[in-house]
Amino acid sequence: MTYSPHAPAVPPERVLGVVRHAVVTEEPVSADPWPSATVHTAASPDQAFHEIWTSTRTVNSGRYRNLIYGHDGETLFCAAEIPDAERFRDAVRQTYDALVELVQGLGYRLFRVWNHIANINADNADGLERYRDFCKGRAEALEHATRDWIADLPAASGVGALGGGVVMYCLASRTRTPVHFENPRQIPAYHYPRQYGPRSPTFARASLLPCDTGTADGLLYVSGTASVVGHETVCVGDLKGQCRTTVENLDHLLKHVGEQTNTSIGLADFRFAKLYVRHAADVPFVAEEFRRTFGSDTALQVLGVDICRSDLLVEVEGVVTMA
Ligand code: 3EB
Repeated sequence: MTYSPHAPAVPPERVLGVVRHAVVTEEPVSADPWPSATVHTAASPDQAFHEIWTSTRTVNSGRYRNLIYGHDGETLFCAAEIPDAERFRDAVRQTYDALVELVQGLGYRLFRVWNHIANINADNADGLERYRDFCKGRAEALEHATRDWIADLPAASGVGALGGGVVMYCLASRTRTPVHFENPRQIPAYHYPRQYGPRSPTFARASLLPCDTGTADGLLYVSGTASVVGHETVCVGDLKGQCRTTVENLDHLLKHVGEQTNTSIGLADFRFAKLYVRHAADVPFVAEEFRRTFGSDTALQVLGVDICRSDLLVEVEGVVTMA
């Protein structure tokens, strides 16, 4: 994967998928010339960038219901858009049902999902927060996905967008079996109490994709991580404190995964990270804070979007090399 200001410079058949973090969403998903999803996360053109997933093999791309996808026999990239609406639950359930059908039909297993929901903290037509409405539909689909569905939940992010409805994109693997992890400092999101909505968020804190040669060369996909301890938001209204708690959560998660896999991984092993920042004025502080946290070997992108809980100011996710 690379972050680039430019569109892919490789032949179209080498592109698994492209996520365009852009100013407007004219055509949110497209299969031509390569699978792409456009998310309205940039407030101005200088904030726009491409997230490019390429392959060394030949990619087959196509459409299935409202999904577009590309896969090379090893990895599948898939994306869907749900137009803005007064309620999301049914369309989200249908989209995730279709996703499960596609992924399983092609012989893959989901390991990483990104969800962007415009006006994520606003209420829908029934007075239910749009994020909670989304969580209902997602849970209703995923609870039928596999027999051991909770153990199979992928890493995920659930954040805002500056316009549109819902844009979802994800990765799945055919040749590797993902291993999912929780963070001992946090209650599993799928066990969050009812106060956070009628259906809990359904994701794991991280998913490991081992390599041919074993865990050591694998990649750890770290979910959106925020200032949540147990199930509660901590440091409400305190940006510095939320950054500190987020770093502590990431550190704790990596230590836990390291223990479970007999590897030693730390914050400097993040190869990629995205920082989601609710208030534009907080961007310089957060960017500097996490540049210091990760060091110079991490490709960083900052997105000025809302976070799924209205009291969260920052959320951080990324990819860690296990080697
Ligand atoms: C949290 O810890 C913060 O709904 O997919 C983080 C990552 C969060 C993913 C999701 C939500 C999601 O609960 C919120």
